[in-house]
Amino acid sequence: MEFKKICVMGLGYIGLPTASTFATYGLKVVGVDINPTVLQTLQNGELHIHEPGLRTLVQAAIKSGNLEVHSRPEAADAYIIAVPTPIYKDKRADMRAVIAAAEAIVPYVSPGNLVVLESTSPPRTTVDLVRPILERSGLKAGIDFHLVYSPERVLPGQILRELIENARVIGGIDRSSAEAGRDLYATFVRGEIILTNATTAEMVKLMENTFRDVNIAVANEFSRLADQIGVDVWEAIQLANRHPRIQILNPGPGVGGHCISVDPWFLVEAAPDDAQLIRTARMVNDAQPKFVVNLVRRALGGELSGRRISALGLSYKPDVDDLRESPAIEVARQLSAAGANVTAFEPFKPDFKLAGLETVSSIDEAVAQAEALVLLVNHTALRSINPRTLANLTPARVAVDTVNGWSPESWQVAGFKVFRLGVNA
Ligand code: SAJ
Repeated sequence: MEFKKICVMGLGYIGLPTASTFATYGLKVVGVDINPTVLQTLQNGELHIHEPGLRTLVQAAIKSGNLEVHSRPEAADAYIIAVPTPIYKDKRADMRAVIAAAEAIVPYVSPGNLVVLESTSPPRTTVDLVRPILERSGLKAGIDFHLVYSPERVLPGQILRELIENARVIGGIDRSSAEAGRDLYATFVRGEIILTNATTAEMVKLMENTFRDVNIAVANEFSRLADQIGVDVWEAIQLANRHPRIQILNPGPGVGGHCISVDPWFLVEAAPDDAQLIRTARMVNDAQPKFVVNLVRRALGGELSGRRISALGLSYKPDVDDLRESPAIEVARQLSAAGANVTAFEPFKPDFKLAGLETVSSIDEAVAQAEALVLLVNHTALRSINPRTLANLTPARVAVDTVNGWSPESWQVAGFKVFRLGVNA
């Protein structure tokens, strides 16, 4: 199947790189977003999201005339839905954006078209939610138009490379739909393209991220056990991982981002009685910030009220500027709620402001009055701090490392008492 013009619904972390990549590979692309600020930012040649190399790619796509951004779709050969699928407070999937995007393209769906759902979605969303909406056009999916589910698996910070190199799963509601999906993504995908059915493709995406969440949860529980038993969890993990078939992940302050902390709930919602381990892993990871706060309390002799703490790092993971669902922010909030005076610094967002938290734009300011320094994100810039230099900038002589980022020996030599997650000092 030949594609000349496509419509990408949603210009976020996935939609914008995808739209821009298709455009630089020669397709006419209409990028659609309902957020006027997003459209204005893009039309001004700016970006609303930060991903290495993305600005250059988007500017090239727009300059080539192949990428246009609008608030509404246009008739095209294919439509890609890449809008957010968050969860409500009660952990149910919020599919409003997918429903709205599918409804927006109904007037344009024509015979021979391909529609792709990329958004991470509960199992059976493509066949039970999206298909009936699209068939309001009077056309039948699988007969008049192709319909597939094809998940993204790119790692934020590596999106542009992985978009092209990663293997791609294409799940069709029938074989000819899957083949049409393959034809579209073969435009730029260099990884293997594997065909399956739509519901299996939805499940594959959820299983990938759920598997990771469960494995992070067991690493976090190992950190609690090690603390109780008097073992250095980091040394133990390193030794265990010398086993040829063991790969234990890293404990930390918790699981953030809009993927790993969200996607497992779609499986819990689909079969609550059969997703006990998945639900428990989510509870373990969501409780990890509390465990870190107790470690800081212990480092400060048992009392947090009135103590001056410098929280270093607020992003949800190292070397990204994304703070969504960040466990580091949750730790800072809980320390503040326990009465501590928290000053936070995020090197990737120095001007970030957060109600109830004092945030500063330099590490010097962050540590100037501190009694304790708490490393919450293993950013390269924070990992490489020289403790001797820092000791001259702060009265603090307590360092709490929640990500195994600092060498305990170097910090002790520089005069700090070091407390580490998963190590009973
Ligand atoms: N984390 C740990 N310990 C670890 C690894 C991660 O505590 O050993 C934490 C991170 O600090 C972060 C959270 O888990 O807070 C999630 O980080 P992540 O490294 O899993 O990465 P994401 O969420 O940015 O990307 C994941 C990736 N999925 C998998 O690795 C299976 C990516 O491939 C997906 O495309 C992405 O979710 C997504 O969009 O679904």
